[in-house]
Amino acid sequence: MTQQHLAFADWLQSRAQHIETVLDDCLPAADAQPARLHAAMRYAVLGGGKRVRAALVYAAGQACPVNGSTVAVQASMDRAAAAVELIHAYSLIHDDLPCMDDDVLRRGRPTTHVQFDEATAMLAGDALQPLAFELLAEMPIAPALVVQATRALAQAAGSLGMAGGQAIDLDSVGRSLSRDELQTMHTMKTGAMLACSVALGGIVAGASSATREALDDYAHAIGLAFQVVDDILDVTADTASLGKTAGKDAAGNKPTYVSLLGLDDARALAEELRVAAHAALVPLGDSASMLGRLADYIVLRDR
Ligand code: GRG
Repeated sequence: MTQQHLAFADWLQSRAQHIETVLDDCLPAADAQPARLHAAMRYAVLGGGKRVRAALVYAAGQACPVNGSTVAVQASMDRAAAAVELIHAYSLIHDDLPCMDDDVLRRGRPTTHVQFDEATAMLAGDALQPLAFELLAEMPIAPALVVQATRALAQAAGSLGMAGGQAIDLDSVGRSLSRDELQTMHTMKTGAMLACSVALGGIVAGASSATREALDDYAHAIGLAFQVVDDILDVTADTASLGKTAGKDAAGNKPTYVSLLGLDDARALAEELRVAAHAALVPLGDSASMLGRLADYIVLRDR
């Protein structure tokens, strides 16, 4: 492993540990009433996950020259990073429910509805969403930036973003999708929240429109790359290393990049997107180095 990779691995681990404490602080205490709901929220959010979305917020913020108080910006980055992880956790809880993907394993543990019950799991997801927006509303930065961040998260999670992508996904089972249709579904379902994480880092830092455009191009590439790799891992990795059930896509007769392109071309596409992500970062210079390493991580990861 090179020095550069070691530095990145340490940075990613330290960001993951940091966001864990931020999330711990912002979630209601497990014994606060209604205790079962709060315990389920904490179970779903804490103690697992790669924290890629939080890392993207921090890395994007790092790529921008900061306007205003750095203390306020750092506190706001924490809230934005926690907000995307909360929305992500809610989406995983709901995705695992019997009415959707019906899965029993997530992050190497029983899914939330298995550990608690379906109604509690649904409510935990429901309650994590407004908590995410509450955190954004509390960001101590210019109100105009708070509004922009709130709108970005609402759009990414909504019917033209993640929830809409999930609807297309559920509707596509057993059907064949064209490459364009598959890309639209994934750009909405998975890409929108990843892209939003990058955008939030730029918004909180008060980035210029030129910087935000470069971040958007980067975000588009890694958003899609993440899903292409997810499709590849579903075929090539095992349940133990993924921490979720492997082989679900084929078993569920779902269209994927692997079923559409084959494994080799799906791998080539992921590599193409990794290169495109790096190209988008060129105008941002050295300060975007962690975003570059995150693009490598997203494409080269094994879980
Ligand atoms: C229920 C509205 C609603 C949406 C669900 C995110 C999602 C949409 C479904 C998850 C299904 C899935 C496995 C999608 C593939 C990509 C993805 C989001 C994987 C999980 O994200 P990771 O790998 O998870 O970042 P960790 O556990 O590391 O946080």
